[in-house]
Amino acid sequence: MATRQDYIQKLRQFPAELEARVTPLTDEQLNQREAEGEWSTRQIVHHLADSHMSANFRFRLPLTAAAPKLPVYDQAAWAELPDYRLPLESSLTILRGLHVRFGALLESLSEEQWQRSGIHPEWGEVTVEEVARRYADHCDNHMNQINRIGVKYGW
Ligand code: NI
Repeated sequence: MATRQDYIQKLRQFPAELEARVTPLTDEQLNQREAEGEWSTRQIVHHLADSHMSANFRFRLPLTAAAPKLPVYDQAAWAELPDYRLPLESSLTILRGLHVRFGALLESLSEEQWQRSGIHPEWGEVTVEEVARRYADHCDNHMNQINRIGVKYGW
């Protein structure tokens, strides 16, 4: 059973792990995908930056407002926006800074703050702790997805 400290550690380490995994890849490799209709590694990295910017709201709104509605967006549609074809550096930079902020914020929380909650249209009422768990898992899930693409294409 993962603990709050596990989530914090995962979130702190992830940008460097991701960067180490994707930086050696060529442009062609970054555009490879597991299957037709799945995201490429390039889209996954840009998705991670956008997703974790929304995580920022999902951490901070519950800490600063009573039962706030948490923002949602159409991630599949976002992944087709033209800036998802950019080199990775812009999104790696976002993740690097954002996750330092997550680590500092979560490390500082009191018991009461971990249990504050917001309302997500699909997840229902979620605590700050649950948001941390979800985004620690999100890091793992997309790293596994990138690794599966690597296995398929031999990198
Ligand atoms: Ni995702």
